[in-house]
Amino acid sequence: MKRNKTKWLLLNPPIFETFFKSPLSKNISIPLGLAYLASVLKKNDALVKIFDISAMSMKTKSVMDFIKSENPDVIGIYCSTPNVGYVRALFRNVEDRNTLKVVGGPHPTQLPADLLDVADVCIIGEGESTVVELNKYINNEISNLGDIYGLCFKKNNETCYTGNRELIEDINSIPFPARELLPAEKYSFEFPIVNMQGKYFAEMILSRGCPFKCKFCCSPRNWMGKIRFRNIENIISEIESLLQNNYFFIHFIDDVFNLIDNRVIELCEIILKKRLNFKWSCIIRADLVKKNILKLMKKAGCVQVQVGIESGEQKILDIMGKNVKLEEIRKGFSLIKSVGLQSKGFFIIGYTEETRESIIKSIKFAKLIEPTYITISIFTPYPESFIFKALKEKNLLLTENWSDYVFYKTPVFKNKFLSSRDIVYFRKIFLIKFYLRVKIIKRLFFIFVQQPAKAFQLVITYFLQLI
Ligand code: B12
Ligand code: SF4
Repeated sequence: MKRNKTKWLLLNPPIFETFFKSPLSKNISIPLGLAYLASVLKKNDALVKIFDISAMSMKTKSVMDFIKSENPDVIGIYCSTPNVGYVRALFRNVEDRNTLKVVGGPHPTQLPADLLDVADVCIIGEGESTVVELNKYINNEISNLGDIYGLCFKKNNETCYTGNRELIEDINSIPFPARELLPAEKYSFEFPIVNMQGKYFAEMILSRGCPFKCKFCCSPRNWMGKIRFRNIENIISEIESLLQNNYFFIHFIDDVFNLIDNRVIELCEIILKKRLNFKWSCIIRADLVKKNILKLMKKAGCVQVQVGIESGEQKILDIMGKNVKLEEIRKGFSLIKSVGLQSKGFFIIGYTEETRESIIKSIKFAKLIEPTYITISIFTPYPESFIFKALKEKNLLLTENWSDYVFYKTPVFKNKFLSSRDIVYFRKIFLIKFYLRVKIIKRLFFIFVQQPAKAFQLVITYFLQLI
């Protein structure tokens, strides 16, 4: 029997650990991948809802009640590595055998068969074209799952993998994410000190992929090592639609926003020419910054740049395959500061060759380059990254319980020179040494005078990183 409108329910699992879970933390991100999928599905005549369990802080019982009341044909859930336990438990609880259980996102992309004990289908990599074909399969327009590229599923107890799906060549052809299905008022960004004027925060992506090959990162494998760009008109049109819908702050989540100078220049010039009034932040590489471009970015509304610094020890950066010199990072930060942009620096602690001495160097380096904020992650080798495979081969992984694969808890592998306790301890010391300084306290005081609530929020955020 042909069914015209398939009912899809897309779920964003809750974020699990202290830093994000606390009601005091204001870092609530948008499930952009799901919003893209919803958009293409809607365009293909499916009925779609997104339920952001994370943003809505829903308990499992309420989620199950919601699923029952919706009675969808398909449940699709996003899954990063630490979400595996939640996804497994949720799918086990879905009683209706007619509901197709689909999982996608970074974890199934790396380990497609991992969730096939509970999921009917795992979608590998970029999902837009695959879900459209899956929708056709459900509507009997495609007769075999095996004819759809980019899937993994079980047939007669055998795991079937349908082969790689080509990436979408022209990403301008993908409709804008269906943000109207998300609870806009729930999303927020904790760091930039801007007055949101009661308006919304959005995340947006202007390119997919990254040409670099850092050994700890999943991005190159997730996007098959290729990078594709949206054209500037397409980007501006999405920004305009956001502004019309009461958004004021946009965080561009591209892996490397400042990869191509001319694109950044063109984007900023059009923002200025069209007088698009909004504030934004982005993720950049310090070695690629240019003063004139930073100035232009600031003029066009940029308030904060985020940079993966990773380590203050050159040897560690080299082992990571980060392809950057400490001196380039130092120069980059000095330019960022000179134009008056806020910065957030990401450090990784406990990498394979990390020692007490290299941590001390990282602390000194952080104080030298002085990002406005820092985040320190305990090194976590995500499945199938270069470093994960290397550690697994050497039998150095301490656990493959994916729930532990969050970088605020405790190391999941055996470091050559430091115990897990040392790494957890040094992470705290790093944060204390950076934040408990007169100049930071003065800055907080200055913020307190202008925006007491914001200063309180920042103190809480620093504090949450310590527990
Ligand atoms: C924004 C972001 C976040 C946000 C929000 C994530 C979210 N729910 O969307 C926040 C800040 C909360 C976050 C947190 C974490 N993140 Co993060 N994050 C990203 C980032 C920078 C962009 C994600 C994005 O929107 N991409 C753009 C969209 C279009 O792509 P997408 O989300 O992958 O979705 C596509 C496909 O995956 C697929 N798909 C996705 N979901 C589904 C679901 C179904 C049903 C189907 C069919 C298909 C499908 O189709 C989508 C469209 O093509 C990526 C890096 C990257 N470049 O992707 C890292 C990344 C996903 N994060 C990563 C990590 C490690 C984490 C944390 C575990 C970190 C931690 N704290 O320990 C947490 C886990 C959060 C959680 N869900 O529990 C890793 C994932 C590694 C892994 N194996 O899981 C990545 C790849 C970064 C990296 N380079 O290593 N993250
Ligand atoms: S860490 Fe950043 S620069 Fe390195 S591969 Fe990942 S996304 Fe690219």
